[in-house]
Amino acid sequence: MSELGTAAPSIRRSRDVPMLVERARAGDPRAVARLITLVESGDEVLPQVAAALAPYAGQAQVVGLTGSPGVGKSTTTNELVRALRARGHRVGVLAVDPSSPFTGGAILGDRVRMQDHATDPGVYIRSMSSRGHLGGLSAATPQAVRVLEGAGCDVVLVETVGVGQAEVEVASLADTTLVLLAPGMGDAIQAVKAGILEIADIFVVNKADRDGADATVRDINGMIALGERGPGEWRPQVVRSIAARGEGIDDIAAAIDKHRGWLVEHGELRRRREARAAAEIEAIALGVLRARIGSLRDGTGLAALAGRVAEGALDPYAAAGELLAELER
Ligand SMILES: Nc1nc2c(ncn2[C@@H]2O[C@H](COP(=O)(O)OP(=O)(O)OP(=O)(O)O)[C@@H](O)[C@H]2O)c(=O)[nH]1
Ligand SMILES: [Mg+2]
Repeated sequence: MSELGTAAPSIRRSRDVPMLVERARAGDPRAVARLITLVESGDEVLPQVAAALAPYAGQAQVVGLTGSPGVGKSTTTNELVRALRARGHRVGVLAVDPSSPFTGGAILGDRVRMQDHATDPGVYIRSMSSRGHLGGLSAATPQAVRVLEGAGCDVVLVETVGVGQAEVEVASLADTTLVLLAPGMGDAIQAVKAGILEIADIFVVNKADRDGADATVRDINGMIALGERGPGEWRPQVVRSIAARGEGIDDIAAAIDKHRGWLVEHGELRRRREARAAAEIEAIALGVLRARIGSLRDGTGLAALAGRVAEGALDPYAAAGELLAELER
């Protein structure tokens, strides 16, 4: 029967949002993939997708994994998926690449390392980049999470490379953020520099088979001890793992569970999700605004103002005021 064969290409190119959402709800991976593509590319049907998925918001625990290139994020993610599947969860994985906005999000290494789950219908794995999306990754990622929630995932793992501000943004979209470090990479100090200490709920010292793991654990514990915390505030956990051998994964899963319990108990889950929604709304609104300003660029608006500012006839604040006034008209 060729029915499947003929249905597939139509889904791959479809913009029929109600149909795609219905199929994604029923667990069709092609519909899930198509919806994420629409989200990622900032397609014009995006508002429709968001509206259709709104009722399923907040159904998954979102766990972010970040850390330097090569620290073992994908290997750990792969093992975590295995552990979560064994507990009966449906799992979504987003491998987000903030450093290459134009590649189309094919992270070959991630694909290879997560290959174990390629044929498991209870797992969706997807690489994405910020190409085209108006609000960048900080807007696209939560929407992709919504697609996975709509598809019935109760845990979504988001992997981002820790190379700059972007991963801090993406990590801050998670309910629980894991920061991965490896011995001997000077990572503990780097982590403080990059402001990662503030976003880490759980530190994972991976590659614990290597020399220096004890020192890294000690460094992190030292940093945590220095941090100020009020009573009842979460104290970041430190876990060791050898992801390449599947060791320590249960400890990571237990730490995630513990953090989840704390989030719920302290009303922090709600607070984080509202913060996430606020960031999302802001990113979308700014994206729309930027597009509108861009559309003025070719016409008289921005160019005329720029000319006056450049020759000293107008100051840039007054010009920005005029630009905003023009946008409102
Ligand atoms: N020795 C050792 N090697 C590991 C361990 N975990 C992962 N690796 C290896 O480290 C390399 C990088 O692992 P990945 O999981 O791709 O790391 P990543 O952080 O996802 O890398 P990027 O996505 O490129 O930033 C691979 O060769 C892994 O096999 C570990 O616990 N010990
Ligand atoms: Mg990776």
